[in-house]
Amino acid sequence: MEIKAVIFDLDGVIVSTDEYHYKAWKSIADKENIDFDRTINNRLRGVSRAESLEIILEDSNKKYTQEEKQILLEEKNNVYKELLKNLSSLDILPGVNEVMNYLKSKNIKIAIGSSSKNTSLILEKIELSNYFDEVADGTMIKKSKPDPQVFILAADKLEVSPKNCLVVEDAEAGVKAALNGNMKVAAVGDAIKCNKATYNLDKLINLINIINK
Ligand code: B16
Ligand code: MG
Repeated sequence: MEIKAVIFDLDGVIVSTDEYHYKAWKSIADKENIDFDRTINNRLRGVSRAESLEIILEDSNKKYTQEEKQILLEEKNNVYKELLKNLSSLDILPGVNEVMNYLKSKNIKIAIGSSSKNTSLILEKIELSNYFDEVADGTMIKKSKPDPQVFILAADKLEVSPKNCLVVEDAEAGVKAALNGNMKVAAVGDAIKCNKATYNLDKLINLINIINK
């Protein structure tokens, strides 16, 4: 099936903001005396902020009220946004610019499909705001990955049928979301381990080989 559009996840695919999410959640967990490590952090990839907090609180004996949870969510986002202040185009991950230029040269549309409500801010910081044909993000959806809503929205905005879309993801939740939306999916980084993706990429640049198949 011909690929007419590629939908990129943001955190962990275009830029390593996944590390900043980890640091911000770690500071909240430490303050609350909750065990939190990189294994738990991997379960938060692609998952919304509120659902991420629920996963972290599984390891706490304390019952948190909605108000207390809301405060923790705000604190986490404040720490995260503080860390984003240093983000620049130098943080774009290896192969991203090459792959996107290649796709453009082949007239294949490109979009962002991210759970993050900070997507616009991040794209601005890394100077890619005007680069994508369309953006679908956490501010525009009700259900987060593994629900396909964010990718379906991106495909709708691009006016490309899901079956002609390829998603690039670093999270198991994102791989499942793409498959749930009847799209093909290329896994990078941590998502390779789940062994569910249509393709596994040890380097993003190898996406070019998939397009040429
Ligand atoms: P925010 P992605 C996701 O982005 C992150 O992987 C996930 O860790 C985060 O909780 C989620 O965005 C929400 O982010 O707190 O900025 O709204 O991987 O879908 O691009
Ligand atoms: Mg991601």
